[in-house]
Amino acid sequence: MTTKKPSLATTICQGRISLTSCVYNASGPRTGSSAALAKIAKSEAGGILAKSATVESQTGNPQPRTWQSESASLNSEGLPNYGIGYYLSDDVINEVKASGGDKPYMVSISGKNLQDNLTMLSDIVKAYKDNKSSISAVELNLACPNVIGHPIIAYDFKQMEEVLNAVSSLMKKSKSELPLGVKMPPYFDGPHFQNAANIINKYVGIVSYVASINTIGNAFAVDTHSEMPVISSKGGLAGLSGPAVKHTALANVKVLRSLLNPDIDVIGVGGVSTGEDVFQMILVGASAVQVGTCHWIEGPSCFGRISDELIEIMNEKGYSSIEEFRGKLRDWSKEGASASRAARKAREAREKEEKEANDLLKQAKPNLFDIVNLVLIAIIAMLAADKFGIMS
Ligand code: RRO
Repeated sequence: MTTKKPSLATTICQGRISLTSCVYNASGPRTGSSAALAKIAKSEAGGILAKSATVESQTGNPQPRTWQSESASLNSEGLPNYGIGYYLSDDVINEVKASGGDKPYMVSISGKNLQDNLTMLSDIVKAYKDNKSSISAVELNLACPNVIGHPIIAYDFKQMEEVLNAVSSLMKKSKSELPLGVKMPPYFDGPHFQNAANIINKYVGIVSYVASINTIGNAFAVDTHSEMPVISSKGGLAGLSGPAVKHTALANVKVLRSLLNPDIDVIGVGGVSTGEDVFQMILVGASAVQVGTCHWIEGPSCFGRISDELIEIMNEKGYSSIEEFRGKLRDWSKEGASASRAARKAREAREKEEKEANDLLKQAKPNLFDIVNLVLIAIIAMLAADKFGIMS
């Protein structure tokens, strides 16, 4: 019997953008150049999201500005990018589209001030009007932690509201239907989640999705040998990402999903590196999942690997589409916990049995060295027998 492969397809922005896979890249590493974006287009990623842009091209903060360990990464890139014009240019879009067919291509903006964000948004609205098929959405980054002298916008609720208000006026005035998402920083306390959600909910119809979370701002790592920070700018403070932030990201997706208007999608991002991470993000309510640090470390082949792992989990659980489990996290219960313990025990017993069987097989199999030795002994015995006439 052949089982039908589960579908990873999803939609974001209230069905206006279709993704063949719910897994795609986060804005950030490996998204700054047309060549890097073309590689994402060629991969199994469901969409392509460019690096956050500023009005003009800029090189970013001084090196060293990145650091990685097994469980965590730091970056203080400081928005290196080629300027918004580059990400909207025909040359870049054609190169990306030529590599990835019809995958949605999305841009991201992170202006130095409100006026810069409005200037870039006007350019994107115009490009969208001129050629709807080339740009699918814009992600407004309200959470970059690394611009020297600029606090994170979405931690200042007054400023966040000012920005969304101005953005909303521009969108209404231009009568643009360009889907707009906002990238949010992580929150850690109930009232902060509530404040952020209350503000965003005022812009339902303008804000189509929330991507949660950006890196955890102002983290720090020490180089023990040199007794220095590992990052050279901002006194060594930098954005934290990678597996270490996954549980903060899950909490943010879960809580924001429960507080936001259902017409605003939540896209999960933060510490995702396996199919199981994606499964968990969808279970807590994500409509799609972006991958940042893992894409940075592993390259665009990560999208295929993560998708395969997700398909395996869906097969095991009998899910054929992500809609069947999206947002369907169950309440904690004694019965659920004991069923989970029993399943874990059964799996451990199965793995132990498999290991023992493999070990036995290894012991039973003579190795190449033994075989060569036996052959040599047999040849010497035959030669000796021949010499002393035993064979004659
Ligand atoms: O470029 C960066 O330093 C950067 C950005 Br724009 C962001 O949104 N998040 C991050 O960790 N780094």
